[in-house]
This record gives sequence, structure tokens and C-alpha cells, in this order.
Amino acid sequence: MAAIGENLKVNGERLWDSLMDMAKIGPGIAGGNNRQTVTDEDAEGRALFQTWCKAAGCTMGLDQMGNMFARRAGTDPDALPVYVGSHLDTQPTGGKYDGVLGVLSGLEIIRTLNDLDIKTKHPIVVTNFTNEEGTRFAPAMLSSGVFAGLHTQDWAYDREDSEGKKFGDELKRIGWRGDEETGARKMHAFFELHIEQGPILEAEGKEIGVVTHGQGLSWTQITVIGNESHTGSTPMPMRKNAGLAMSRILCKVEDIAMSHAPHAVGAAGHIDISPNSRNVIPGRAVFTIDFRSPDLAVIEDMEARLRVDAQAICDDMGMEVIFEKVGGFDPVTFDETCVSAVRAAAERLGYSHMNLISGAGHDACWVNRVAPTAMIMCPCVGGLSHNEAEDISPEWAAAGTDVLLHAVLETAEVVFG
Ligand code: HGY
Ligand code: MN
Ligand code: MN
Repeated sequence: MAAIGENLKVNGERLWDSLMDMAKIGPGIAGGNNRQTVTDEDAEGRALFQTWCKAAGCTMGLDQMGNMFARRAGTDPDALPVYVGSHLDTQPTGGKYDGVLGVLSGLEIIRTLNDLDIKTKHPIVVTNFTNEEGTRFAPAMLSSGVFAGLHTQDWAYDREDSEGKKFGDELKRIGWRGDEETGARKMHAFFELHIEQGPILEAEGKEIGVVTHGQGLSWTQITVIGNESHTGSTPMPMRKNAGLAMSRILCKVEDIAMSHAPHAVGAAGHIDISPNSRNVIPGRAVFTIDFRSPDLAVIEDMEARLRVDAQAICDDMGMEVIFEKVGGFDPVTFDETCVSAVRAAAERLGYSHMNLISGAGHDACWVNRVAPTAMIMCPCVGGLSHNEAEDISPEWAAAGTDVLLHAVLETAEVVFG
């Protein structure tokens, strides 16, 4: 097969325009996005993506978890497709590029292949996975998890948000619950381009991250039950302050993660105190501990120590504590052949690159269970993400998409003549 030339590149301006147009849907309050999963804003973003895919000649598929599939035909209709993609849903104070770059870069490679009338043996499918973020409905990567067989669909449909709404009902309400059986689709390979969401590539001056592994994640939701009482008239020894117990537990989370420095991390991003009134001792604290590490044994050690320490703190303060595992996945090793295709693409294109372990979770982490999978990362300014100020350069976006194009063509097999 003739080599794919290093001068084969995508239309970076068109990609950037699409990113900016998608960013207009579900705007945040500080320049980013609030396009949370299965909201009306999510539905609007899906519709725009579908319009673009149809205009690019793709046929559309939709499964029962709302995962979207835009297919460009290959010369061999029986060949398993090469999938690319990520997610269009965002954090409540999310950036414009987390997930979105992975979906729209997939569309851009379709548009580029159309422009140049390049045919591939394997079909190519661009995917939008529903609810990657897991912020409104835990856990993260919910729909790619059902797709890969980690969760049942009924369990996923039953996930509730803070207002008691169920995921399945909301997906149906926005009109994006398809008929396809989730997970029935088989993949020749899957590639996901994503911003790094960390500082390494920018600090090292590299344009491309060749992602060899992804660190594992553990989410434990803790409920501490104390006793609401008056902040003025209740003597200190009589108080059962759930907020105080939570703060002592959070200090232990920091100590536990730091004991496994430099690779382990730990924090609580979700905290609900009730009744959250200025002059009431908090009677209830519900919070989620997010532990991560590339080493499964470290994750298991952190989980175990958290339970022992939190139980001891609550026993000492005379309060009840409830633990619930609400999310998690083991550290991931991506497919050697796909990773090599990514590395070869970066080398052919002359982009500076380095191996990387993904600090964040991604749909690719679950898809890796059912298909040969690899990720490509581009830098982000200051390593900032899950913040409306998240920022990348058009050049970084284009370089990542060029590598995606070449890795996909290597895998989907270009047909000449
Ligand atoms: O939590 C994660 O790592 C991903 O951003 N959902
Ligand atoms: Mn993401
Ligand atoms: Mn994210």
C-alpha cells in the first residue's frame, strides 16, 4: 500500500470554526460551556452535530443509551469499521474542548477524506458517547460503560440526578433514546483525541501525547449523619456536626493521597451539606471522594484506608457513616498496535511527541475492553480543564487531528485507484 504522505493534513480552520460554533450551544457564564448530559442544551448540540454529519454524507445510528454514530462507508461493507469519537456533554463549568475536540476532530477527518476523495477499505464511524462526565448522573463514562458491558442498561437508566430525575427518562424526554441495542456494534479499532487536561505536554513543549495507559479511578460517596441544632445555643460538647466530621475526613483524604506521591491523587469535588443554613449545625454531609492512580494496588490501599479513617472519625464523634462505591475503573493499558499507529503518525507528520499516562478518565478507557483502542492527546494551556477558562491553540487542535487522520487511515486501509 502506498504510504500516506506527511503533507496530508486536515483543514484546521474548518475544525476550529466547528469547535467555536458548538461552543455557542449551552454557554457557560465565564466563556466556557454548561451543556450537561441529557439536558435541552445537550439535545441542541446533538442536533447540530447530526446536521453536520449528514451534510458530510454520513448515515446516522443511535443506540438505546443515546450514543450517536455517524458512518462513512468503506469499500468493503463487511469490514468492521474504525471508530473515532468522544463526548459532547460538558461539566457545569466546563471548557469548550473537553470531549468536543474528540468528536469534531472525527467529523473533520471525514470532511477531509471527502474533500480529497480518499477511500478506505474499512468504514469510519464518528461517535458521540452520552454522559461521559458523570457529573449530573454518576458514574462517569456511563454510556460507554454500558456499551462495553460494564453496566446494565436498566441500572444506567435508573441513575438519578440531584433533583431525583432518572437518566433514562431524561434521555427519552430530550428525544435522543435510539432503538439500536447498546454494544451490539463491533469495532475494528477505536481512537479518541482528547485534550490532556494536565500540564505535562505544554511543560515539555510537546505537541502530541501518545497515550499508552490511563490511570484508574475510584469514587466513594460518603454520607455522615449528625444532628441539626442551633449554632448559637447548642453547647460545643453536645454538637454532632456532620460538616466538622466531613472536614476531618477530607484532611485524611489529602494525607492518604500524598502518602502515595507523586502519582496518586485524591479530592472531593462533590459536597452537599444540609440544611446548609447559616445558623444550623449541619446534620448531614454527603460527599464523593475521587481517588486515582496508575497502580491498582495503590487505589485499593487508598480506598481501604479511607473507610478505616472515616469510620474511626465518625465513631469518635458519635455519628453514623455510610459508604457507597459510585464509580470506578481499573488502570488501562491501551492496544500496542493502535498506540504504534499513533506514534508512527506523529513521527511521519513531524510533530513533537511523548508517551503519556492519561490522568483523566475517558470513554476510550471502557471501549478498550471490547476493541483495540488508543488515545491521542494535545496540550491545554496551563493544564487547566473542568474550568471555563480551559484553552487550547488552533495549532494544537489541528496537529492532534492530523495524527488522528493518519492513525485512522493506517488502520482503515486506504484504497487507491
Ligand atoms: O472524571 C474524569 O476523569 C472525566 O473527565 N469524566
Ligand atoms: Mn472528557
Ligand atoms: Mn471531563
